Amino acid sequence: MTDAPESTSPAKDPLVIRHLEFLGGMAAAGGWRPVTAQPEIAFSGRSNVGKSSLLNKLVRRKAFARVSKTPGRTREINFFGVNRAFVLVDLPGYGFARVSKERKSEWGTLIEAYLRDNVNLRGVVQLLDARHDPTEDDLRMFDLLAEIGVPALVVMTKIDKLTARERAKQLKTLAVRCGVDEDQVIPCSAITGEGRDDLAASLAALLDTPLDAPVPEE
Ligand SMILES: Nc1nc2c(ncn2[C@@H]2O[C@H](COP(=O)(O)OP(=O)(O)OP(=O)(O)O)[C@@H](O)[C@H]2O)c(=O)[nH]1
Ligand SMILES: [Mg+2]
Repeated sequence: MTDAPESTSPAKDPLVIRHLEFLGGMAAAGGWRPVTAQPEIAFSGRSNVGKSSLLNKLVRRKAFARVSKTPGRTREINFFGVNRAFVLVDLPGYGFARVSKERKSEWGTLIEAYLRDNVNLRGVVQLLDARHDPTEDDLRMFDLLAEIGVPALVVMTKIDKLTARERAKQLKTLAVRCGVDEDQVIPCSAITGEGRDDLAASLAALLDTPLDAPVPEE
């Protein structure tokens, strides 16, 4: 036998990062946003669930998207260009209790305005905290995505905080509550990196393109 066993060759990275660029932020419904025809994937979830952290993990950078010490910090919709091929979009978190009703509705309007009538949007990564049941806001977000007709990837994040037993139980609970199969929920941790490659492979499928291709020249 001359062939090396498969297990000794390094696993192929489903998303090789070759070029990253911050494209800017959208602050208000109908306000500025980058003009691009590239496909977009948005990270959605309640405040502090770990959207910016997971986005950083996905692109293998420590502080590309800003991670907040204070919940509710990300107020704009931030756009990040990857490999001059597609755009990752970091949405502001919803459901943070300590902001005024007025501000909450502003954020809701901003997020909804971004999601609706967006021809570039290929999918939404919906994050759920592994330690909690989905909130009313989470379920409302699933309804909105279904109404708009955007595919949602469900990520159960902060998985490092659970024991194996808790994890299996919560995976079941979240899948039932969100109306998806268990194998459609991707367990992730921005601390250990678990789930990063699974998420990258799912994004490649959503974008309908391999994500390890060379980057086009500008
Ligand atoms: N243990 C653990 N902590 C995490 C994980 N992901 C994020 N955190 C922590 O959770 C806090 C919030 O993370 P962010 O990435 O800022 O969350 P966000 O959803 O972007 O928050 P907003 O932008 O305010 O909506 C930070 O203190 C992170 O370090 C994870 O997978 N495991
Ligand atoms: Mg954030």
